[in-house]
Amino acid sequence: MRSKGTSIARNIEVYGSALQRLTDVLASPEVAGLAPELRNKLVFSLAGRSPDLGPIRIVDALGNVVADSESGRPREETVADHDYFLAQRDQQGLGLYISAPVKDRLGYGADSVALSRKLLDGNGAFAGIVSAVLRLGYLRTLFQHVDVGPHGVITLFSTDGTILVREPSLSNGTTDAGVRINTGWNFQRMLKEKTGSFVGRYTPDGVNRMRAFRQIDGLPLMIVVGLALDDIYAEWWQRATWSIVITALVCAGIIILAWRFKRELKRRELAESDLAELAKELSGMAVTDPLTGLGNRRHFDSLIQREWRRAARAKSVLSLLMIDIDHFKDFNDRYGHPQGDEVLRILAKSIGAGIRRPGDSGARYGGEEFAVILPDTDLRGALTVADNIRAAYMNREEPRALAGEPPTISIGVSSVRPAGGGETALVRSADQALYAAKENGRNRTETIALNGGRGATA
Ligand code: GH3
Ligand code: MG
Ligand code: MG
Repeated sequence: MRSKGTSIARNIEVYGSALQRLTDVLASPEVAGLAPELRNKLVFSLAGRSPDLGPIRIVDALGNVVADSESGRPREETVADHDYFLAQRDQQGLGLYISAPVKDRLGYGADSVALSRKLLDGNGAFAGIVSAVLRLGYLRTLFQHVDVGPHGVITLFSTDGTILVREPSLSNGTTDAGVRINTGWNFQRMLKEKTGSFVGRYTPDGVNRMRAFRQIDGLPLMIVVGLALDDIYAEWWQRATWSIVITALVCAGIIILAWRFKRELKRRELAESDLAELAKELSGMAVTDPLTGLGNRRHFDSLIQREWRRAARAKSVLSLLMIDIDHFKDFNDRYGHPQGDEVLRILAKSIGAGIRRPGDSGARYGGEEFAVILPDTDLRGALTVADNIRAAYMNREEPRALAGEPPTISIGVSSVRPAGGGETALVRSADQALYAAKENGRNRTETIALNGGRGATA
């Protein structure tokens, strides 16, 4: 806004300096000495042509036009009663004078202002003026190229408060030239500050505008560019509305993403818990014998190793029971496998009933052979557990569900206080004790105590 106002101001300054150049040239003694015709030709060729400037004229001390850049020969005319002549004649040090706007008075078909500079003779006395006509319509065209928005106004006025050009015009397509503006507080302030800006309501149309003003250097002219606050805010609102819409979209996007993320998490959580359950089931399956619900052989193998190491560390006695059903093959052959399975289940239950401590654990060693690991238990304790299991098996209630007389069981017991070596020694000796029970007539318990196995429970 400021720069556009400035470029228009520059234009006007150029007109002023063109006249300045002319007066300088005319004042030089060499030019003054030339014949008038030659002198005028030279001077006007120097001034150049500009579509917005009317004819440049040289006027003598009496106000008679002595040269005219357009007609070549001056019309017989006097400007002795014009303000731009009188002002230069009667006042000292005016420099460039800008007349009040004149409605076609100068005869150039539109509102204009006259610019004048004083000419002095060799003695420094008043010798006339050089004048030019500035067509305000041309300035208006210039103003129309300034984008001040739909409700903006750009005004050029003289410092006495007279409008030279106002665009857009507030009075039907003219330049509004000659209209007096309100020379109130804001006007005084502009004169004082020369350049600046302020927000104020413009009296003629009541529109609130942000106005930037600048006095044209060295000239009694002020240019004001006013942008309507509504226009400024409209643009701002448009941008703000976009920001709001975009922000809302982004927020919505984030909410949707968060919701989907949450749903995905939930889904995964469910899948994971399903998976965990499955894993638990699988790992249970991996160590459990499905028929009896006791640990399987794999479970037994890892458990006996662990208990062996633990007993070795704690220097405690570890006992192992091997239980085998007597003549089970015959039973199966006679009553069928389902009945045999039932017997296996009954024995497993009896094992569960016979062991008391949380550390004790029974497992299906293979076929109709079971093993019971008894940590921290010496031979006597192990024998008691064997008796308990046997008693539970004998006193079971389920046999009534069996078709025939249930088979008896043989038990081999072995105890050891581990010191080096491995658990196989214990397994082998329990097996040997079982073998001995079979040898000795079955339906009985035999024991083998390895080193320290007979000792008191640690
Ligand atoms: P012993 O008194 O010498 O132990 O004779 P036994 O017949 O019990 O021993 P043997 O090793 O000859 O036979 C074991 C039988 O156990 C063979 C098989 O019929 C039976 N058996 C092994 N596993 C199962 C099972 O899962 N279900 C059933 N019903 N029977 C099984
Ligand atoms: Mg058997
Ligand atoms: Mg067997």
